[in-house]
Amino acid sequence: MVKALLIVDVQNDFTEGGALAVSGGDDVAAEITRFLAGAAESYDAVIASRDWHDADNDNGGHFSDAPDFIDTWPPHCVAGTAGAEYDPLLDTAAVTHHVRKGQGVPAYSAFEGMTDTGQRLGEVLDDLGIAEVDVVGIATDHCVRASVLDALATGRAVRVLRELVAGVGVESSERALTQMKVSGATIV
Ligand code: VGL
Ligand code: ZN
Repeated sequence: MVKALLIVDVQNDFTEGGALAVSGGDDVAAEITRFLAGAAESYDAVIASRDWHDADNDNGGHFSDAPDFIDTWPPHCVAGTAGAEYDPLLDTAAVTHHVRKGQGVPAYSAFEGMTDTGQRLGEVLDDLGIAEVDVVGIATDHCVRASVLDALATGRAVRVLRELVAGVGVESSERALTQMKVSGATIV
């Protein structure tokens, strides 16, 4: 089977010290690096996404001065800033495709993003014939969830590597894992 690893939004603003820090983010970044050291070779593609918002607008109501942390958020991952960079604990050497999303709009799913060469993630997977996707990263209850549901919707077998994800809320992350499972993902 042709397999891909999707690393969702392991960026400075989503890890400890970031504008929208998710607790356990640093650990997840370091653990993904350890995982890649042994497992990168077993994937036909290693795709990493980044939230990549505009500085000069609220990105379709995604940014707010009074965020609810459900639909609105403090400004984060502004294109070109340190907060939008991959967390340095994540070793990106094995990444074959970089995807950016959220320019001027809320975009939780990596499938809404494009590669540096202007391809949509779905096209990349189709072109490579990828039938299985393992998903890791941040945040379990937002971008991981949306990316997993989209990967399932495009007919792929999806596994969520539970030890390699971190979420904004404990309960919302549990609910998200249940929803992903009910929708057909395997949680490992
Ligand atoms: C995300 C909140 C806002 C995520 C992105 O990557 O899960 N969460 N923007
Ligand atoms: Zn965002």
